[in-house]
Amino acid sequence: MKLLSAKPSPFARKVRVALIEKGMPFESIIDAPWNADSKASSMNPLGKVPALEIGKGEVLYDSKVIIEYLETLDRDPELLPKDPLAREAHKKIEALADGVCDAIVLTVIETAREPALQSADWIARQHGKATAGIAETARLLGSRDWFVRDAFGIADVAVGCMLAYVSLRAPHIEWRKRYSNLGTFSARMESRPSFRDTVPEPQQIDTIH
Ligand SMILES: N[C@@H](CCC(=O)N[C@@H](CS)C(=O)NCC(=O)O)C(=O)O
Repeated sequence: MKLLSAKPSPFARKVRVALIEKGMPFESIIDAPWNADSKASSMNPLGKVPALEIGKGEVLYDSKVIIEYLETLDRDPELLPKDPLAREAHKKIEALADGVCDAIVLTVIETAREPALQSADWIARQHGKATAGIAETARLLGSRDWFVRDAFGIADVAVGCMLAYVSLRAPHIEWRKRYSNLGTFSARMESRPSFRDTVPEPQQIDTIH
């Protein structure tokens, strides 16, 4: 399998973590989807990463779709439980964490535009979504180790990837200071081999007009 990913992408990191956790070998192709030389649109008409080639030109995209596919292969650990209520709880928290990342991505892109084109209102709007989403993850975790029914799953992977991405791209959101439970949780996630192998790194984004 070939995975098109980007070094800072929290969405691609979720998929990389899932593949590593499940012990599934893959070839990693690093792309910079915002830049003119990106290969992303050759695998995904939306020009986004992650995109996973699963054989004979068959490509899956959107991290949630890829994770659902990986789950059908029945490799442990199970990231989406079979029980419908637990499964939907995981998927809802994954959507929340991804939504925070979407908001941060939009602010990163906005600030990559020429200063005269940037909208402070737009940046503030996205910042509000990100901080509200982080507050909700802290509330949902409470004093527990894992988000859903005390077992590791995609909710934990998604929130772990989200928190590291916020620290990388929006360090002014000082979530560690505010939510000690998320700090403890993040440290535990980042100590897993799958997280240690996929630490996000910044990538230069060409100016967008
Ligand atoms: N919902 C998508 C989001 C993917 C996404 O937004 N990826 C960003 C990188 S973090 C991207 O490739 N953006 C390029 C673009 O929008 O042109 C998923 O979960 O895979």
